[in-house]
Amino acid sequence: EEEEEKSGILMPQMNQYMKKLTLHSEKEFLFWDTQPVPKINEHIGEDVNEAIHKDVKVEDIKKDPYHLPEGFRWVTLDLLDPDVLLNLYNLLNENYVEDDDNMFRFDYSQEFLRWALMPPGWQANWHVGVQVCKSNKLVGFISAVPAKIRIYEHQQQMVEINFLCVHKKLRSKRMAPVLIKEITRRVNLTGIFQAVYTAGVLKPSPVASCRYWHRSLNPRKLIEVKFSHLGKNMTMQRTLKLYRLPTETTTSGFRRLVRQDVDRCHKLLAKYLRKFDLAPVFSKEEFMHWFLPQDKIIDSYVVENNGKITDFVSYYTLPSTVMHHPTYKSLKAAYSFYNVSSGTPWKVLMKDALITAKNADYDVFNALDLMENSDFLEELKFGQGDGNLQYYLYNWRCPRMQPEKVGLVLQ
Ligand code: MYA
Repeated sequence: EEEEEKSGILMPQMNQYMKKLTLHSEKEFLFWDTQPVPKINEHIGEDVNEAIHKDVKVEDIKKDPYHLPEGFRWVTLDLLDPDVLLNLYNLLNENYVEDDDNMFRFDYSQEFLRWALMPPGWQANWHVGVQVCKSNKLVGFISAVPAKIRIYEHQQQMVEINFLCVHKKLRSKRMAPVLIKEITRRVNLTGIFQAVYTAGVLKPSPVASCRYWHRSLNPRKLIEVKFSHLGKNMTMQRTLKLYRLPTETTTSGFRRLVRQDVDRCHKLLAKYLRKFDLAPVFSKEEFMHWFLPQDKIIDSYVVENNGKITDFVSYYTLPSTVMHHPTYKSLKAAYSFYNVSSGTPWKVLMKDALITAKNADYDVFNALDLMENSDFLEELKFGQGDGNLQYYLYNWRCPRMQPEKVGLVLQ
């Protein structure tokens, strides 16, 4: 109990006190200061690349779930059940991440959630919900999926944490730390003690900090919904012309990825990812899961010439709800996933990707400034977004890296 108090775990009677405490010491992280993560501004030596605390024996891990306040209970979501999947979809659709101006909110589709949350090795036990006892209403969620991650020279079995969400009406009641501690416990019980996650917010302590860039495909609509605005000295006509794309791709041998390409393409990507300091190590099964095209989820292309695959591009589909617009309800966005250029120049390859996205009716194509993306972002008329995407490791200490050294993209 005492430990829970220190870590800022949900205790309704403490709320007022906690709020004051937070106001008085803005730079204190009531929860994160109790966790095995590097402190903000901690100096980390060049050669350091190690766990913060040693693995704990599975026998020594708490067997029972963390305490929830009266009226709430834990629920393990069975995402194979369409009704359960719909409940999760609705929670996220109404309460998940919004932009700073609260104009757009991620609208992960049900089929996308299945794809993101059920890769090879997934466990239902890591799809953790909080429910209101009386109504069975889902009001909180967090997830983990397994992933082998290379950090500098070291490979580590980890989980990727995603979709942390607390219902808007239950915010600022320290529910998030309970969700995080509970998923940590469930993951630790399987002998895994490291995690990777990304967030728009700054907490102790990012291993890297990336930036989103956006390439308009449907500038008229993007301006209309105020996702972007008419540039200085620009008319709508000139803007439409600026972002116009041909309808046909230009690279010979550019075509959609098919099952027969998997062996070669898996190898091509694995070799390419060795360039980076933080990258996944995909098994062949994982490669198939993450990259074989699936409508409204993931699309991938290769360049094959004379029987050799030299290049690879992929992007996932993540629409956003347009929150307060009379006519437009949704923005269709493509997110650059993993790309390899070894035969076709980046600019030519990614322009073909933009053309396929435009033809598939996406409004915008997003990409982070990680891997080699800076080689094409400006030339292909991407504009820099606001805010950062912070990359974090849990229970790992290593030097920070530049975005170009990051070779990991999460959903
Ligand atoms: S990132 C996406 C996060 N989701 C959203 O932004 C959706 C909209 N927002 C919400 O649903 C709520 O605002 C959430 C917070 C749930 C985010 N990452 O309950 P609280 C800390 C880490 O009173 P609420 C994603 O999914 C905050 O600093 N910590 O706050 C990856 C404070 O602690 P401290 C966060 O607003 C998630 C405490 O929580 C985040 O009602 C990775 C306040 O709790 C955040 N995004 O709820 C999670 N937001 O006092 C870590 C707030 O110290 C995983 N906080 O400042 C760690 C690894 C676990 C597994 C380990 C296995 C080995």
